Amino acid sequence: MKKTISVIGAPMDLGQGRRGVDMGPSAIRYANLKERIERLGYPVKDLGNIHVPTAETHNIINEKLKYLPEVVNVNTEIYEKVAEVVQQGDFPIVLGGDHSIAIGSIAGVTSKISSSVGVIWFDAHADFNTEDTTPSGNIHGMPLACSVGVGQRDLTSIGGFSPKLQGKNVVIVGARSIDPEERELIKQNGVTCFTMHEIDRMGIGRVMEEAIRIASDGTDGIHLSLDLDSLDPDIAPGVGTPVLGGVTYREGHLAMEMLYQSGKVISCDVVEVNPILDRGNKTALAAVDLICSLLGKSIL
Ligand code: 5AB
Ligand code: MN
Ligand code: MN
Ligand code: MN
Repeated sequence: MKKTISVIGAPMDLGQGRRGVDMGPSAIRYANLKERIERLGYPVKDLGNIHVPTAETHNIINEKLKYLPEVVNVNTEIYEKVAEVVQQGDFPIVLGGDHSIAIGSIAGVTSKISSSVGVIWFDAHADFNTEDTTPSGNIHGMPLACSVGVGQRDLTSIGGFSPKLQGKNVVIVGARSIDPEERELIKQNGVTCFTMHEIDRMGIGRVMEEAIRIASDGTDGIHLSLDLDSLDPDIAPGVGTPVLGGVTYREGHLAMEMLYQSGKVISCDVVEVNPILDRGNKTALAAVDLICSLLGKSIL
């Protein structure tokens, strides 16, 4: 019997500056997420959405950590939901929303695992800023740092423990826009980063072999955090912070297929889909295609 897949919507838009990413969970569901996963033979439970307050009803108090109290509250709820799903032995898929939701989902996944979890962070960005290095004050640029215990205390201690991850088991794949001080933090914390340069030179196959090896070395499983802006904007135009020169459709699929074949992936986030900026729900459809490959869909 295949694992039950539990879908959790996190319509978060407080971690970044553009409207529309709160509709990500609807767009991904509308792209037939449930039916397509069921077709692969998995039981699917849709647990609905986490409540996210409306930006217009709240004020920004700290320009370096925009909507901090609201982001903390939402992530605490995500943490609780994801921890419950993992506790039941199910596989959580958390639908963003902006990438700040990964703080809660990684907290939930790691809380119930006896030793440790590795992370593969598929993204055009490194998401390794803190309130001291951020150029924007947007918390969606900070979740990976928070998860290795670097950053503002309320964010790093979601779930009551920190750090969630060890830098040596964290791998960023697809990066092509990293802020100068972020680069230093990545190095200091022993995080591996395969940028587009390494993907071009080594090929996505070798990059993923390495990424899977590093993320699973001494851990009990791998969490995949999939930011759709990792893909090239031609195939995923509906994202808030597009960056030219991204992962191609086939490279994305090979990466997901290899993650499936590794048998190590225990949970994932699918974030930053913004239907207002999209064309014909293209980005949400690409997201569902990738999730299907991650769950074992093969061509033959
Ligand atoms: B995303 C930037 N580094 O911190 C910042 O989309 C962009 O979750 C962050 O990867 C992008 O504001 C966050 C300039
Ligand atoms: Mn409120
Ligand atoms: Mn991101
Ligand atoms: Mn990104």
